[in-house]
Amino acid sequence: ILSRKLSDALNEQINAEMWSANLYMSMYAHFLVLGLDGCAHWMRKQSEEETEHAYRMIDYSVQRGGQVNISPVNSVPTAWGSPLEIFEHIYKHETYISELIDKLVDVASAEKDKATQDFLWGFVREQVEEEATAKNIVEKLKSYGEHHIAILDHQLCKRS
Ligand code: OFO
Repeated sequence: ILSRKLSDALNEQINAEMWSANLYMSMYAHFLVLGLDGCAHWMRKQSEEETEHAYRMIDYSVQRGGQVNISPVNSVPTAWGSPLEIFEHIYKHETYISELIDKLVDVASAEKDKATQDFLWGFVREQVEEEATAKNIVEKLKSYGEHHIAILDHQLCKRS
């Protein structure tokens, strides 16, 4: 059974995942308006993944007898800078999420909850990928030059 402390910490992370989903949804709308459909598509997939993370945590918490609380989600920015600034923002955001997940692992180890540590390692690994993907797009934008955003847009529309 999940300790109260761990169950609460998971609820906080569920909220963070929901916030991330909204963040990418806001970016999705922004890119749609710009007519950059590939970037918009990438954001939508990213947003759906974040929602999926929240569901995974809910399922896990329920399986372990935790108490799930879905709390209000703070608002996300609605005004954005250049595509490069947006992807730099994403990279920073994902490193922040990695820190949150790391702290959650610390709570699970302090609570001596091995199953939760095991569950969280999946997210630790996934964050390595999330950070690398965002970093890679930042580097691409820098080397293509922002005026070549169409090339990137074409690449990003392929995300499945
Ligand atoms: Fe962007 O990652 Fe969720 O956890």
